[in-house]
Amino acid sequence: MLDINKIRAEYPILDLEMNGRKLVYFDTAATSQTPKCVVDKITEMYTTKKANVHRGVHELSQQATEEMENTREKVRKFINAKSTKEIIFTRGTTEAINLVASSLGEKSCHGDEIILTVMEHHSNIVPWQLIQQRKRIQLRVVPMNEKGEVREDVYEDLFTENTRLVALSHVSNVMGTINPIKKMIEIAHKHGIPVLVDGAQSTPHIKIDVQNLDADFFAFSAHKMYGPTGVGVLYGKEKFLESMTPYQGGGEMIGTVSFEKTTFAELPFKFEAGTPDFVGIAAFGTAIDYINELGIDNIAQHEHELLEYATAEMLKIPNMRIFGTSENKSGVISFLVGNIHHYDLGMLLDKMGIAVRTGHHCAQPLMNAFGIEGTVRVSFGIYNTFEEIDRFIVALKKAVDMLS
Ligand code: C6P
Repeated sequence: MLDINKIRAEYPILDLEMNGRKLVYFDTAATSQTPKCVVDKITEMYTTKKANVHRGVHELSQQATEEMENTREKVRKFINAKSTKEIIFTRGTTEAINLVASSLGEKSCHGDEIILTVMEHHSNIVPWQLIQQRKRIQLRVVPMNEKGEVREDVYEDLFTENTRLVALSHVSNVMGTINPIKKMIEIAHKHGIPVLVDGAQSTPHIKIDVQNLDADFFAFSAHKMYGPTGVGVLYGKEKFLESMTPYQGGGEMIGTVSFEKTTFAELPFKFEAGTPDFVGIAAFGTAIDYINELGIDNIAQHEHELLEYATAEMLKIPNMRIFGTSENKSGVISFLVGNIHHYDLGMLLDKMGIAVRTGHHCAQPLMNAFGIEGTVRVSFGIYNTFEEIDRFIVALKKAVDMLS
């Protein structure tokens, strides 16, 4: 059992007042808050270990490099990758997906097909569309059922001899649906097709084992995992990364450079051009330690209890529509009440100190599938409490009364 009050003490931001009321932060799916230990690590790096990595013979540079490489090993262990060569640091999930799209895009041909799902975040749609501007590739989309689950029956039918990749989210950022990715990867592999998993919304809540999933690529962001902003990871199987061309050119990613010819560094450095955010990366290592200490299963259980309690309380409100009703959900609830505009509800909740996200959540195709413009979304983290849900429900009822 986790002591949530003790956990909350690690987050000074949760003591803030917003619009005269104590903040209730229900927007963790957008970005999680950051515990003091992670902030302290950033300070430690800036005050005692700031030197460029992989460059200097001097001791300070070696210490900074060690911090960064320690995190690479922690990430490897966290997702059970085979080797640290398979762990590439990026700016976030978005950049990780763009890296794969850009590299694979070079090799794609007219007529190639990529399978996505209807619930993808724009980060896993637009990079593929950018390739479309250069090559006539096709995007094929797996639809969902009324619960917001992927139509597994349709999925298998979408494979053709032109399919080159499947790119799908592990957990929907709008509905919280946990997709059956292990099964979907198995089906893709049966057709000889690699799979990229957008793990932005799963890594903070679900134990990830890339070898057990047999994922070919797996992308995620530190800032959703109690870590710092500006750091993300692309996991890729070594055999794929070896054959891919670098995404960006610059310092650190080269073997030798002359005006005639340049050779590239070994993995993973081939994909890490320029000075990385080594301070953020070191602090990400601390965030991983933090999650490991709490236990990812304990985090998931607490969030699941919050999800169940909030869902039950919300459904008592007349005309409540929840988008995404799968039994397999993470702590995310998207909703509308009657015909009230999502923005109006969000604004009034904010006036009562409750931070939620409103809008299309960077998933416009999903909104189109539902025939709506946007939703109000609440999402939970390890620091949220049942009392906060009670406050949210009172505030929501008040807002609905005012807007009805
Ligand atoms: N979703 C949300 O409020 P970045 O911005 O690169 O760290 O993550 C992008 C991203 C990719 N995939 C999924 C499933 C995501 O949820 C996100 C980020 C936030 O839902 C901000 S739009």
